[in-house]
Amino acid sequence: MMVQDIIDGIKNKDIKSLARAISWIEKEREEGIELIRNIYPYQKEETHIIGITGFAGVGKSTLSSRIIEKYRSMGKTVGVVAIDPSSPFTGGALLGDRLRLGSLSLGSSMWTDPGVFYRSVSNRGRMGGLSRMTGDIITIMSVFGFDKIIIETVGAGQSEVDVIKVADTSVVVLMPGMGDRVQFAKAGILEIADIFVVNKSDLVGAERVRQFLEEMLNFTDYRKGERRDGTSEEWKIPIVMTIGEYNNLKGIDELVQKIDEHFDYLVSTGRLKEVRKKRAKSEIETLVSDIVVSLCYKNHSVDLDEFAKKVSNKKIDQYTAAEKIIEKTMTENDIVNLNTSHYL
Ligand SMILES: Nc1nc2c(ncn2[C@@H]2O[C@H](COP(=O)(O)OP(=O)(O)O)[C@@H](O)[C@H]2O)c(=O)[nH]1
Ligand SMILES: [Mg+2]
Repeated sequence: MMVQDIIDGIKNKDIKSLARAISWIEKEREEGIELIRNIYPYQKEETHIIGITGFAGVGKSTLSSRIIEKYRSMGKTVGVVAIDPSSPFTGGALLGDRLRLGSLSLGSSMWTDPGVFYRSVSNRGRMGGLSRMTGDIITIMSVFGFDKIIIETVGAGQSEVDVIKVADTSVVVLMPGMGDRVQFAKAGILEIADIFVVNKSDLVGAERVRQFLEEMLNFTDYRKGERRDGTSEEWKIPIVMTIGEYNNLKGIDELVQKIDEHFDYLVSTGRLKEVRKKRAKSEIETLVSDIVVSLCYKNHSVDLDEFAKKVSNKKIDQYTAAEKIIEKTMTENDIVNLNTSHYL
């Protein structure tokens, strides 16, 4: 299948082409890079990228399922990328009146819904490639034309934070009884929140989590945004109390409303352009560093072990070693006609 056929398919909302393109990305095939090179101008400006993050077990997948159902009832289409460090894509399975789609659990009306597309990405031990892969899948989903793209990710580790950088709206999910405050602060996910959710608010201690967040927000509550007309507008980070389980639902409509309000805020203040530029910058930085690192080691022109030995034996310092490696690589490789796909 030619890359151009797949691109045409994606533009024409052909699900098979979408799936094929994403599998090229997942398998790190050369066609994937060629596809992205040709498809990127067709990304839709109005695609809303939503990140849902928080520790394992807080209810991210459950909430994603409820959010998807709400958006579908509003006639919006949704693409989902679940970053799952442990389990691979499990496919769809029926359970009772629900469809299990990877980690999602959707109501029966979603069984054959073409307006929802789910993909789970596993890092398989390779940390660097994960954010690139996620970014490329989002690019493809945006061209396909989903109104909303949800990224679900466990908020721990640098690669997870890199992944969430691509989101326009970051939702950080907490739950009662999650240990001390230091733990939250350390994880570094509090700073990225545009919206806080206290899920499992049916359990004791939910109110305490809300109070903790409120106290914290009293210090750092407001983010400044300049409107196009010069007046300034502030985004007040909301705290939404939710219950994600069917028998006891709470706060889902409010959460979806806040998510949409945040996007409206980004659009009306012109901040969406900044967010998208930040995404592009982080993507470029990742690529440059991935390519340079790979360029240095892939051709075996550089013996890293030899350099490591010299540095550990204090024959040369690490700065000199790095300089020598890069110098050697640049002189020995044909960097005028760099074939990027050999290095990714
Ligand atoms: N009591 C209670 N349990 C919930 C709620 N939301 C989700 N759960 C349960 O919490 C567990 C973990 O949920 P899951 O969505 O897989 O969490 P994730 O790891 O963050 O994606 C599951 O057993 C859910 O049924 C809630 O609002 N209240
Ligand atoms: Mg999950």
